[in-house]
Amino acid sequence: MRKWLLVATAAGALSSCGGSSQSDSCASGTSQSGAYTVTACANGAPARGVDTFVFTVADANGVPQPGLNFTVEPWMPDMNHGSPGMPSISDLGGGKYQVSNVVFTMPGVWQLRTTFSSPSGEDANPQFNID
Ligand SMILES: [Cu+2]
Repeated sequence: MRKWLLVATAAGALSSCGGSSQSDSCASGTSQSGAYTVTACANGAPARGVDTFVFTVADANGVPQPGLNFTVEPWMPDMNHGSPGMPSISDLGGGKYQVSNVVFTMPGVWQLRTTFSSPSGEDANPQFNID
């Protein structure tokens, strides 16, 4: 029963945006091994300029993971470049983290490359299409 509810919620979030994992303000990415899923939500639709996100990080069972060490790098995969400045991260507790000073310099697809210190090399890349 719980699984069906989750599926319905995910389908609702996808319906407005043509099959990507981005809703208006949130996007998710899962790391290579499946150890972490990062859901990044902006307050409203993220836009060019300086944005702040709240990340929710969960393990493979959906359990929120507080106290993690990770970095976030905004990245344009189509053009192979990053962004000026580095986001700053504060642990809000309960598996939520505020990620501020995220700078999108141009329209297009941006990833929020989230690299965890452990397990080494794990990264998850929620992706946004910025107007
Ligand atoms: Cu670019």
